[in-house]
Amino acid sequence: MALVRYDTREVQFKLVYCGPPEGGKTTNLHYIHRRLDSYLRGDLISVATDQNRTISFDFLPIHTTEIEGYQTRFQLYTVPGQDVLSETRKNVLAGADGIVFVADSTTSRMDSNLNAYENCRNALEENRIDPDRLPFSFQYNKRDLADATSPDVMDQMFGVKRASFFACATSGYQVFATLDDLTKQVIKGFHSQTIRKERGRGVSRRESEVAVALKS
Ligand SMILES: Nc1nc2c(ncn2[C@@H]2O[C@H](COP(=O)(O)OP(=O)(O)OP(=O)(O)O)[C@@H](O)[C@H]2O)c(=O)[nH]1
Ligand SMILES: [Mg+2]
Repeated sequence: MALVRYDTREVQFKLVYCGPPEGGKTTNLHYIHRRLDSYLRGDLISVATDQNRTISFDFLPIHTTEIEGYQTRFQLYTVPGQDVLSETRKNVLAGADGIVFVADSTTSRMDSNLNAYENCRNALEENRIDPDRLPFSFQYNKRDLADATSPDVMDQMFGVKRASFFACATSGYQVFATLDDLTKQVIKGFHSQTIRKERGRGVSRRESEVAVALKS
């Protein structure tokens, strides 16, 4: 749920990168952190093992445009992909405003992709978030590998009806395109469901902003 702070005129969205173990979630955040100017982002915090396996989460705050007079911030998180860390995944997914699902295109990882997708949807439901109403962007990562599964097959597997992104997170290919797609969906939802609704009822801007803040 978006966090709106009237005092500091900020709106904050939580975007979570989910997906199978070692699919490239952390690599996405590392690339975004490397490429964004430092005034646009905070520090990247990673809680990982010596082998760079995420054990808790990665966290990267980014500050972008102003919407409706509010400074907009996105908090990017990754969940840990390892099967045994499902409770941690559920905690990281609490309050998510949108999901980047990073699937591994390696042919042998299709079952793992599906398990992770199912697990992600279940964890959202346990957090009382309807996965069918939440903005999702699908990224099919590791397209550089020779045995990458066809994107059409992956679209079918996940039931994806909108554009998916064929990425290589190590080189950064389509990493920002995926993030842009999700932020647009999230902002569109925010406008249509909150600010415009309140204005349509004739509530003043100030009251509308307070109402949004109270809901979150
Ligand atoms: N070939 C290739 N390797 C990739 C790509 N993206 C990530 N990797 C590699 O895949 C491995 C796992 O990447 P991570 O980003 O740590 O994966 P993760 O999804 O965060 O893994 P967990 O935190 O354990 O769930 C690393 O060795 C990456 O360098 C890619 O696009 N192509
Ligand atoms: Mg990771």
